[in-house]
Amino acid sequence: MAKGCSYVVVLFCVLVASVMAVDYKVGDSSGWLAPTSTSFYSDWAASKTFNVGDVLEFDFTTGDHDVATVTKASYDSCDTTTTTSVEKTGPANITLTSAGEHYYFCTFTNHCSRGQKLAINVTSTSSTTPSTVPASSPPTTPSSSGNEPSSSPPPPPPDAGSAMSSSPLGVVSVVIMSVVFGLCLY
Ligand SMILES: *[C@@H]1O[C@H](CO)[C@@H](O)[C@H](O)[C@H]1NC(C)=O
Ligand SMILES: [Cu+2]
Repeated sequence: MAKGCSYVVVLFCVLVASVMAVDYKVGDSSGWLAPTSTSFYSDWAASKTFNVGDVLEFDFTTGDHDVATVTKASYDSCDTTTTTSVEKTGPANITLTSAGEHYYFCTFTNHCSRGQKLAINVTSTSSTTPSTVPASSPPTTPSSSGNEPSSSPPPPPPDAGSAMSSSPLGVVSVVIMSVVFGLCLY
């Protein structure tokens, strides 16, 4: 029975991991196009957190646009001559497989300079171990230098449940998890 239970728990963890991956439709209802504002996609990305495993869904009509994965230099200059990989068929899903900065643009004439470009920062943070402490925050142990301006209060505790409870699937996951662990007690 114990073996069966651990198998169920492992299976469940895999399920949760897959449920927690987020699909982002780039540009939401606008999709992937040459926007009227050059900051359209940076505004879109600004409110979002991207994690490894999430999927970017670029919604466009094949032949009207494409999605090139590019370097920062190419992104900054809209240099369409040095693209490494181009998705020409729309809609195109790109899974975020690595952490760090990721850059995309459309290679059609002038589309990038008109704002059809996307830069995102992908974090490798696992959903089970949320790291909400800012990287620049000082260590919790007081500095021996005595130069600290004041003993500022520690940041508020992270709301560990927010990521899960904000999503209906997350709520379902919690319920299923409770049932699974409940059954394992018998
Ligand atoms: C892209 O992902 C979305 C959401 O998971 C899915 O509905 C769609 O079928 C996928 N499209 C392609 C081309 O894989
Ligand atoms: Cu385009």
